[in-house]
Amino acid sequence: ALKPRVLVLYGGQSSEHSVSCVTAAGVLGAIDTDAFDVVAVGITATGQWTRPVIDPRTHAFGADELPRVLPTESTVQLHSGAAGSSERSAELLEVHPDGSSTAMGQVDVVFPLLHGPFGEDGALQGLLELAGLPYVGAGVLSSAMAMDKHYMKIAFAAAGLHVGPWVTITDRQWSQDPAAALERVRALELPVFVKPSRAGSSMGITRVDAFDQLEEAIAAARKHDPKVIVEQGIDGREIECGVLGSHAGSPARASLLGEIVVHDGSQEHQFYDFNAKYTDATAADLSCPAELPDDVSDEIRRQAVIAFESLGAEGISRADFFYTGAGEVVINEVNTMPGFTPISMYPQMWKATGIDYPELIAELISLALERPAGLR
Ligand code: G1L
Repeated sequence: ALKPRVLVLYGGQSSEHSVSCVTAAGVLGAIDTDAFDVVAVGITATGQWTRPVIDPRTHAFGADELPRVLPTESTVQLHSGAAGSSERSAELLEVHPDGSSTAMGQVDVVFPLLHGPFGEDGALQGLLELAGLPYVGAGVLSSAMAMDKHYMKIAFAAAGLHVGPWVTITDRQWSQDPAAALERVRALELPVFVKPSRAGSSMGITRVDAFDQLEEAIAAARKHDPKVIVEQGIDGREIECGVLGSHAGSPARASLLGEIVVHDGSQEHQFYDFNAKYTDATAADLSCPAELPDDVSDEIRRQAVIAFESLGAEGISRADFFYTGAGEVVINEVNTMPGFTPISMYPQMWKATGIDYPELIAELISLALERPAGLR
């Protein structure tokens, strides 16, 4: 039987370049090669598509140095038929400095392990739509919405989910009347969290405990995105749910719930920040299944699927909630490109639910291959 050829795209121009490399190592190490042919293409920090010079499967184990995609003399190009052609595959070419090229074979489906600008904001998804290639995960609009906390909250609220109080400050609002923007923020209760509205990571986020720290926090967030959101802090347990798309007409599936338990002896982490997530494995643990009453757990799983639907997400997403002492469920965010190493929350939650990492990868690829071209 013909095996679909899967292009694993990783690296990229985001602050999470190395996280993507570690993730690619996990996926390439676990993917079922009896079911799929696999080709890995790395994107350097400056955006060059390259054939990896270091075996990406061993990338993660370099010890002291962070993994990264190294630049090469030749460049990889994706060639496809014109937009709208019914061709559902493309050719990969390695183009050498002298202009000659080497065929790298065809691609039937893309596994885009890319975060942040041009990765999960819908830009890469748009490129793949134009190329007519199926890809794993959310489409253009869903990816863009899930990248923008402002629009994501609007989608959740419109679907009847409970989102916490927040204020958005656009670039124009900040430059025309900062005092009015600060006044809107003062209607929130402290502490508040100031965040770039669109960001692939936790960078540029500040916890603010007094309103006189606001301007500095907004300036810090604006270094990452001219659009900023300010969220009222919510005192609650952090509960997560993995959502996995389904085949032909069935509703998306919700995993058992996970709880992030921050055991913070060091007081180094004000909240679950970039370091806690990616570099300091000891700062937070996942407890799965989370200890919750059955009715609460059922309700959160139901809401996770509604959140997935509210964004029009496909294939995969991780929904993050707060469960307050008063028994309220508040949605925090949905990540259409969650951490996806074998030890990340999303794969761990599905493992506890009965779908292990290699199966999860195969399932995501087959969902992508089943997806019709064009509007859906
Ligand atoms: F393709 C999927 F499945 F949609 C997908 C893509 C990307 C799942 C998870 C991710 N995650 C990442 O790329 C990252 C969190 C490692 C960012 Cl670098």
